[in-house]
Amino acid sequence: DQVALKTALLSVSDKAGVVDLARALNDRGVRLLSTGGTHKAIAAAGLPVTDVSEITGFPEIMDGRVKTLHPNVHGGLLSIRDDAEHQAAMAEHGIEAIDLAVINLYPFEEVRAAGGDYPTTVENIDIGGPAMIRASAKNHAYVTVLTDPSDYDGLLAVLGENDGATPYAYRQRMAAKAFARTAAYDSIISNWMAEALSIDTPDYRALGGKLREKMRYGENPHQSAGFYVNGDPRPGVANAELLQGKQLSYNNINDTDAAYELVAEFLPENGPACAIIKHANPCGVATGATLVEAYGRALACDSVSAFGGIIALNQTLDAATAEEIVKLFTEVIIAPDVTPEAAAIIATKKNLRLLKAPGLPDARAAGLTAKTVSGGLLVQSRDNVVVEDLELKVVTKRAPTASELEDMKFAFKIAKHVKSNAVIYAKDGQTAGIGAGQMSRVDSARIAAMKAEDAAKSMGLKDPLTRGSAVASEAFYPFADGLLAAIAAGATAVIQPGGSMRDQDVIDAADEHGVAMVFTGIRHFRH
Ligand code: 93A
Repeated sequence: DQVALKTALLSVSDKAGVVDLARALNDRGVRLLSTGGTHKAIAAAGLPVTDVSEITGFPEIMDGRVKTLHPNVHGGLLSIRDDAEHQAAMAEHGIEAIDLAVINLYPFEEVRAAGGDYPTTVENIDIGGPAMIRASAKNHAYVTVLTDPSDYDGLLAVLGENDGATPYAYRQRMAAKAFARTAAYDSIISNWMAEALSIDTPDYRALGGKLREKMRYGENPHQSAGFYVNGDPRPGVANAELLQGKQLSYNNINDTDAAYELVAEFLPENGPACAIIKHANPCGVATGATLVEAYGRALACDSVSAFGGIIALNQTLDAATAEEIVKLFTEVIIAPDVTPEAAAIIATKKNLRLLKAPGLPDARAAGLTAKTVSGGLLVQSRDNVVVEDLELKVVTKRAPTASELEDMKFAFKIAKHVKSNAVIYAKDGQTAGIGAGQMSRVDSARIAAMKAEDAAKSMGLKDPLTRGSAVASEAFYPFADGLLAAIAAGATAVIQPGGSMRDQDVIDAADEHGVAMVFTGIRHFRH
């Protein structure tokens, strides 16, 4: 099952490492064939290399659109080496066998991400590259195909161990990777076109088209994991730059995404905001006159849970805030920018991961989310509803005061990002207590109230922070009991979607206690 490498075809857009690979192959006596730009790079290094146009007897035509699409190339890649008829065809037409194809594709994802115009993006759809990759991968019984520069060293190691040949199992693995690459490439193209034409049927595979990195493990150490990205240029955890700290884990990425999406509900021009996340749920969210104040107020909500948490900021991380953050063990910080002074302070904690994203995500942007179920995938459009765009309907005798209304909106924004059942108490732009992920809404209300009491104790306040707060429920109260639990905790204003069969019971209970309530008409389940 070993195939000795005699002839290699190299045709790469990403030229990283290709000259070193060519040199190593040449040292092993492998004959090198190559296309225009790749040929130029290899020849410039003084290595012997043959232009494919010599093989095809055809020049590159149509601006390179047709350069390798020729029977002499594809026959060389696809021929069955021990088939007499195939051999006869090769002899008759002067086709030379190609044992190794090193190909990476026109950078469609990058051009798309850079916001290339329509014709430029179209021009970057590679045709010849995928054709060669698929031909080589199909014929992996004889041909080795590499589609990723990070595999060059591996190939050289394999050749070293096998006397210049590749084993079948290795070729199989590389072929599988090659098909994964062409499949992802095409789904990214189809998704781009669907988007460009506003066709509402995006290909779910484009959600994570390309493996960016393997993680050491998944949600638990016995699970394997990888991070797949799709080149979406919109700011988020996938295109944030890791300024310091170790590679992010699966849970880090998941939690950081939750944190950054949540803090992005607060536009920077409306003032600083901070969200602290644990296990994808917020344990504290607050605005403040300054960023450091917002952080302190977010932390105060549940400083115990914030240990080992993820901090997301809606503005540039400054020195004052960094100074406070390093006092507590934190896993990750993500912000749209970082001052050099703040970066220097964070650098004193070398395990603390600091991410700088290229801006804040747009909470109103369309998009897709997906989750697996056995045998398939559930795909839905993103929950991009923001409370400012909703018409809030006052349903109680008492209308909320201006400050209650502000607190209600603040709490409902957060409810969108809390696992159901979600109950959030908030006051003056600060969460007072958050109840998340309970099977009963009453339990969520109780837990949130309990957390608020704990917070008040640790802050030396005699009243729980829920006293005089607004409460948000991400879905309607099916009975009055959940609302009564919130009122018992001291909430004076309630925001909820409404729409229960027993809405009237709930409204009556609110009126009885002089509580103001608004309906949003929109719910934010997050299961
Ligand atoms: O324009 S193509 O679709 N037509 C082709 O015949 C073809 N052959 C190779 N694209 C083609 N390629 C691609 O060119 C490869 O996939 C690779 O990305 C790139 C390498 O070109 P160069 O060596 O000229 O830089």
